[in-house]
Amino acid sequence: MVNVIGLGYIGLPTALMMASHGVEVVGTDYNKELVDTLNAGHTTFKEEGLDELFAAALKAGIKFTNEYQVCDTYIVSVPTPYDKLDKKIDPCYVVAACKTVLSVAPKGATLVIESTISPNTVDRFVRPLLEEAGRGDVNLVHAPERIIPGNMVYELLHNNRTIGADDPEVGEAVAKVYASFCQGEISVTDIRTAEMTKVVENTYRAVNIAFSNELAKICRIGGMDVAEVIRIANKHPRVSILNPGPGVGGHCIPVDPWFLVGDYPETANFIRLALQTNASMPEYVLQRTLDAMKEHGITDAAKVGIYGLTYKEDVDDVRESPTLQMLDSMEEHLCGHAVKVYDPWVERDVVPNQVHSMEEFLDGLEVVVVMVGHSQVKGRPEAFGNRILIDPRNVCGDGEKVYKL
Ligand code: SAJ
Repeated sequence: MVNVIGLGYIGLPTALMMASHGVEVVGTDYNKELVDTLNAGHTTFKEEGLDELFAAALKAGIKFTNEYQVCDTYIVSVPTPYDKLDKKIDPCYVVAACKTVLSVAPKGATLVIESTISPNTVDRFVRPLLEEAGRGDVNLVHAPERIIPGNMVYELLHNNRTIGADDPEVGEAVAKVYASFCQGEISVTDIRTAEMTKVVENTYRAVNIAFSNELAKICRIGGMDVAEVIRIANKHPRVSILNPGPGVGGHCIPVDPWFLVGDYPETANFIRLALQTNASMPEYVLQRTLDAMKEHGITDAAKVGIYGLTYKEDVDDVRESPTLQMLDSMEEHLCGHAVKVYDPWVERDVVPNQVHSMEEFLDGLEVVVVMVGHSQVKGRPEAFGNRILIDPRNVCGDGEKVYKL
């Protein structure tokens, strides 16, 4: 039996996927409300294909509880909060979960950590727990996930995976559990390599996005259309430039690369600069907005609205979102004025002056900053009427009143 600890964005789909592929799974979360919701037959976030997967897992007999189970394999998938000032993860939830696992795990059990952790976290924080508890019999494994919000169910099935283990035989055994559903290739390695690989993957994406963001700034100064430059450059067989945008959000890409900068401050200069470039984008978009307002003689910030609160399109996750970053800068520039915000994917109130329908949003607006290219508006600038559009995602097409990055 597998006990999945932590039923959030990663733990829940992973538990459901295993259960629906014949593995006996119990999902555990300390949040009683979340467990009650799942037991009442409802999923806890929106994701393509998740409801169907949930139904299949229920049919296969998955259980949800607040209690840790006595079983042979534990998969810890709890959050790793990020300290913005220190630029470090706080492994407190991983440590707490591992401690509880050690208090119930039978001899020879396997403890898999799926949560994203910075390199050396297992050596620094988890291994000592085993020593303190006298549980040298427990097998440690790190199996970082790679699925992308918005396409999680497909990627869980098809992505390649990494399993880091002290003992290669244990690594292979855990690989077999994941192979119950994973059709990708599973690489078995040691724990430190697995930790580093995960962070390197997200760093690779961060620096590549930073490159395109810098290109956008260069092309603006040079009077060129960055999207057209990238489109044509990408025809080269060995060039694949990502899309510039209003900033980089989510809990991974703007966060994980800082682990390398923090641990190797003298060496990770290129990575630091890339992160700073990405972090400069919300303010850059704000400046584009202020310039457009000036050009059109608009001085009242109440005529400006922001469409999109999530960190990217067609997800409901607002963590580290460029819009939240931009609203912080706006406090300084447009102080005293409330800028309306609307996101069809975010029903709960996240920011002041958030509205909950397009109609209410557009009422009285002259300028819309399209921070997220949700399907609702992608390629459909008419959804905003004939307003001035600030379009850092390049989803509104060309037009006299469209301001790209
Ligand atoms: N973004 C751009 N331009 C692009 C692509 C993305 O500005 O061309 C922005 C997005 O709008 C978003 C941010 O970057 O704000 C991050 O989005 P994303 O889609 O690149 O990645 P995440 O954070 O949703 O998921 C990433 C993935 N990592 C990689 O692609 C290397 C995913 O596979 C990981 O599992 C996930 O991080 C994680 O949990 O670590």
